[in-house]
Amino acid sequence: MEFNINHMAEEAIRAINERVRNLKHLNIAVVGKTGAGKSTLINSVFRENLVETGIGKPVTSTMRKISKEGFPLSIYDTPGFELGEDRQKTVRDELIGEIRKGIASKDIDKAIHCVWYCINANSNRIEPKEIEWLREFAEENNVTQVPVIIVLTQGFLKSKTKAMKKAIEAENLDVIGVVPVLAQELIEEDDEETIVYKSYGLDILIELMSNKLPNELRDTLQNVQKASLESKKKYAQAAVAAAVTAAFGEGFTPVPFADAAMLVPTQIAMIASITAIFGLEVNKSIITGFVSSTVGTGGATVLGRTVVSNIMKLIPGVGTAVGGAISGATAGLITTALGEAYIKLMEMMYKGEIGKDTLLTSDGQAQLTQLFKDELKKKK
Ligand SMILES: Nc1nc2c(ncn2[C@@H]2O[C@H](COP(=O)(O)OP(=O)(O)O)[C@@H](O)[C@H]2O)c(=O)[nH]1
Ligand SMILES: [Mg+2]
Repeated sequence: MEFNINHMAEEAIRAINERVRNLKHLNIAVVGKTGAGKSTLINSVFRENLVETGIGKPVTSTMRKISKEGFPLSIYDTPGFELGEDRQKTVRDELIGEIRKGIASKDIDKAIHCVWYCINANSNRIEPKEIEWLREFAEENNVTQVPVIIVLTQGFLKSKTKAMKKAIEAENLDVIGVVPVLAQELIEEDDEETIVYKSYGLDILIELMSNKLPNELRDTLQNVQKASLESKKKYAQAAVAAAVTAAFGEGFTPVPFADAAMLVPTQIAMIASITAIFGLEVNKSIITGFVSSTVGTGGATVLGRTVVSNIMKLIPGVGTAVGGAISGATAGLITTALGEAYIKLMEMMYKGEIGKDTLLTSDGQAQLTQLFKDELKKKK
């Protein structure tokens, strides 16, 4: 059967776009006083500079919702939280109101999925009023159970931050965690020296939140976050494993490989999932470069049989496809290697180590072929 790389790349781009378009919409409420570091936190965790470039829309008297067209994340911001007890009570009532409204809508895209309560780690103590706020919020949230995370912001002084975390934890609040962070590195200069405090903690915030989110929102979180490459890789690997299990679960059923197109839908769906998790802009030339340097030869139409023998040559000791079929296990192995190689490619693009242009050079292609070969060898 004919196997057209150009056509396949088009299919992949279509699948990627659809996958990204169908991501559920994640909504996070961010509470805390002005100056706590909410905007800095949001800008450091999420791509797309939501705070500067997003559009804020008032949803209640104390809350505005910041969104951006085509971006599956909204932030419910609560400006003026420091303006006294009345204001804080109103924020709580309105936030609870929005949470209940979201649940009543039965639409996951409209629900508030998590609350980040931000406290500056350098405050000298936790204010009893803030503890009180959190307790009353928890009471109201008893049925709705939206997870609350206390984010200790600007925690560049480690021992002070630790003491603060301990003191808050001792209050036994109904929160899923107290996470110290320094969202952006801090540079302190005087005449004698320069001290650089490195940013930290955002990866922990992502992991904690990811563990609590329903499955369908995990991919969205990965798509919008830019704080943890490790987390992206972890979920991308899980997507590869899921694709392989779903398609070749038992591993015994022979896959008629003369018809390489059999494999293709599984692999295209897998590539779409990985791309959505990385949140990168992927175009046809990238996919073409990837496909031709792994399963096929440069841009031409090749035969399914050729594709298979090309791949088989890369797996030491597997031999050739007997009678035009390979075992499901081998198909799974090839798919896994392909997925891992694609994750590596995404990682390199994410780090800016490889560009769209590099991919089309013979050096870039050779690098990708090597990647795929290495992954195949690992599986043996
Ligand atoms: N270096 C550094 N500065 C921070 C950080 N978070 C907050 N800041 C500083 O604190 C100020 C107030 O932060 P902002 O994010 O605007 O707080 P918001 O009012 O809660 O949105 C900013 O102008 C920053 O100078 C951080 O993680 N690192
Ligand atoms: Mg702000």
